[in-house]
Amino acid sequence: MRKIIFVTGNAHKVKEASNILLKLGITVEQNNCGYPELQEDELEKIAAYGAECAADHLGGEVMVDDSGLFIRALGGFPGPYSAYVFDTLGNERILKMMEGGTDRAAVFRCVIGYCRPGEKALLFSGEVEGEISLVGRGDAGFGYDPIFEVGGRTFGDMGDYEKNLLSHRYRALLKFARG
Ligand code: ITT
Repeated sequence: MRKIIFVTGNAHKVKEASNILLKLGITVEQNNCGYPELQEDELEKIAAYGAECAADHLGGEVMVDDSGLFIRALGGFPGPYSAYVFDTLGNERILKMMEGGTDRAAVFRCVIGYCRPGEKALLFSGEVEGEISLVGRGDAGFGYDPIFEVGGRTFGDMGDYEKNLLSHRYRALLKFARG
């Protein structure tokens, strides 16, 4: 079976990617070596740079995942800054920012960067359209899962099995696995 090194500090991503890729004939091993996260305005640039740095550093093929939540009423915020905003504001303050508005549309995007040492990264992106819930709901998942709804249920309500059938990460990893 093919094995891929997934460079990330986020164990939740590893669990999801392992479940998704195992069904597609690929096993996943986490490496937490870290890579420079550019403060860029596009997930693609962050994923490409990270994958290239990590592949050169480790001397082998790697995959990285850069994800972001884009809220339409907030002009796409937090987007590429999702990790920083989650750590500093968190879900409750994002919900506060949206109080009073009627447009709750949002898109979750994932860009997988794959790279071999000395080469340019290949990028695979996936996205899922949804809405920001009125209140946080559900104990499953991580990060923004309790406030991101698809079809009236949050990723936090769904749990891994259901989320992994339709998520931004699933859609990006499917493209990656198919090359
Ligand atoms: P690495 O960069 O080490 O992979 P990270 O958690 O910093 O881990 P991102 O920059 O891609 O990863 O994540 C941006 C933020 O979005 C961060 O707060 C994540 O917890 C959150 N996030 C990413 N994927 C998510 C998902 O599927 N569901 C909910 N939140 C997610």
